Amino acid sequence: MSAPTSAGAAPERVQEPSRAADEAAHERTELPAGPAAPTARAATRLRPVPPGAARVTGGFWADRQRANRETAIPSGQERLESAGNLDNLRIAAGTATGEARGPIFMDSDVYKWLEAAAWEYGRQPSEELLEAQRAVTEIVAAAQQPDGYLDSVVQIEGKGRYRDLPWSHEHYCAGHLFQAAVAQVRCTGDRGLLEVAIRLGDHLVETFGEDRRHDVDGHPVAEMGLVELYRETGNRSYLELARYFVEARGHGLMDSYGKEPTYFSDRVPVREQTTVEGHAVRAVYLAAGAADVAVELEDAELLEALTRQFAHMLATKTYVTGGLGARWDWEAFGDPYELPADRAYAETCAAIGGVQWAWRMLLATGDPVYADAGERMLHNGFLAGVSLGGAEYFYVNPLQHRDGAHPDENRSPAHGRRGWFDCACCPPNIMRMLSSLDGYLATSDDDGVQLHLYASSEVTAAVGGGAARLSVETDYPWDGRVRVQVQESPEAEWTLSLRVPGWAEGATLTVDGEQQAVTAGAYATVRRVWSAGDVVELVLPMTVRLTEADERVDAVRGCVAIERGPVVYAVEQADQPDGVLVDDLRLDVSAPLETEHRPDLLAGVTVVRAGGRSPAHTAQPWPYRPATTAAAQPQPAEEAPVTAVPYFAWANRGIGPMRVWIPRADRA
Ligand code: FUB
Ligand code: ZN
Repeated sequence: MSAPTSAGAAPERVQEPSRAADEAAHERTELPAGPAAPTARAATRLRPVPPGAARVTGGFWADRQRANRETAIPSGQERLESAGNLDNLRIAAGTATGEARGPIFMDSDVYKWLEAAAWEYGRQPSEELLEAQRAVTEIVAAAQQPDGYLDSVVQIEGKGRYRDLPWSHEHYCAGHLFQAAVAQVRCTGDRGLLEVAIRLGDHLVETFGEDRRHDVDGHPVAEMGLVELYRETGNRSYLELARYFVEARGHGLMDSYGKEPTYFSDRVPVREQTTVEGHAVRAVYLAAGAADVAVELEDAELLEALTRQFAHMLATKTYVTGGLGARWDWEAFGDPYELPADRAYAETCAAIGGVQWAWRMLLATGDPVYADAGERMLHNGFLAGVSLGGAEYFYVNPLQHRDGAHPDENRSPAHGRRGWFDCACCPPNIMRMLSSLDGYLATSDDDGVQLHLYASSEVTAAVGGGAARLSVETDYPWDGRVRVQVQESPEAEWTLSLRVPGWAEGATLTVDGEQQAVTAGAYATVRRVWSAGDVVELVLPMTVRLTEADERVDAVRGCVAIERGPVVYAVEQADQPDGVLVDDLRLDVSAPLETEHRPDLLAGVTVVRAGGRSPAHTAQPWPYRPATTAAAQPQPAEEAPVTAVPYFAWANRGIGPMRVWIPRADRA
């Protein structure tokens, strides 16, 4: 694959490029891309577009990004101050005194926030955002030790470095620092954090590896970060270390710590693994990092192993919302088809890691199944993690919330959305996801431009020896019409590819006024010489779908979920008639399904109305009864119209009963 030419405007570099940038020049793309930017020689089918070259301009995601920029990122900085993350770094630097506060990985929240601020600056430069990043970067840099080591909590506690790597998160924090530094230099041109990252990266390279200390962090993410640092600097030793960390797992390294290896994704070597298991965030971060290593090292066997694992995750361990991780116990994936709705863990960070892995697999293979999976995760499992206002969060994302649920611990959704958590991994992770979202809209290859995620947007990509500039207008996901207009094009032929999601049976594409049917679960392609003003229109049918689960998902047998486009719906107490409790509702699957767009509701959503029934449940001394041997008869029940709202929007009107999977009225 040849190197892309520059396209789109990069923010002006504010400092001189240094040694590292020179080293990188030999193989890095001309203009660096957003998150996960493979080098020109990586074995990827598709290339991401540079920051600024794809930009959400309005609509659904613009609203989320605005809240992220105006509310979440500023309040996030305050939280880093009040929760003690920044003080930990100051204490480590010797500019403040006190004890370390918070979990051992407190620094990682600072780095995620810095990453979010950087991508956000890339979207829309502002002096305030730049100053905030510089101030926090200075605090980080001051805490770094002369040999490059950096971890404020370990430094403050003074018990020694790398004494308990399965739990200490020292590499985990480093990985987030690397990604933040790369985002900062790509979007602002500032090298402050990159210099810190290079010193820490060099320290890790000198300390760990095949001919050095054999050890690996209990929480992956350093792999992704190191590959990104390699991509930015051209220093191959970072890539080699990432490869080492990927390969080191599954060989008993962590056994010496007496811990259960499954939790750490350490039971089976990555290239032999067939599924995802253990702690969900760890598992998907590792897989995403392994995908980065696989494409940079052209390691087809490793990519094949990841393909297998992703397929098994989708087939047996993914919630309909795209949520990942069925168990509260160890925040882990469950066994195949173990997907309880009420006890779902589905940590917001796991959905983010899922999107990152899906994106890397999409770049590597060009297979739309990954774009479909990423879209499902983004619109549902991920987005449910943040309030419409932008600064209140869910850590855990169940698919059912019962009447009378008791908030028995900090992360419990029964508290309602919370402004921060003792373990605050999710909020700044959400911030960086939303501020980097533009980078997931489109890609290019030698043949043309591919649109994967639909939003009103502007996309510029290198094609046919020049730059193609497209504008996309749509009210997706509420409306299925996606209008793409060519604003500028080179004179050569190139192919425009539009993803037709797997659910979009009956989609059509109109080119030059001629409508044609297109295949769901594939890319609709048009190859021609394009001129400014050319328009194509994709129409995705936004029919309401009732979905049932494989019966091996025992927890939701006899239930249906409501979906429309990429959005999964939920019934929430606030929308039901007086006297009808969500816990009791049943859905009449033969009744008509209607939709109404409600600009006044939940910042503007399309609601679904369905027929339903509400059996009168009375308190029973014993909730079991003799099984009937006759054909099961539905319980007699009052008719009760059902109103469903997008799952992502639940709990924005207080916390109350909610369910995604609704029992069918025609079953006992
Ligand atoms: O260990 C760091 C983060 O804290 C994990 O990714 C989350 O699951 C939470 O346990
Ligand atoms: Zn989290």
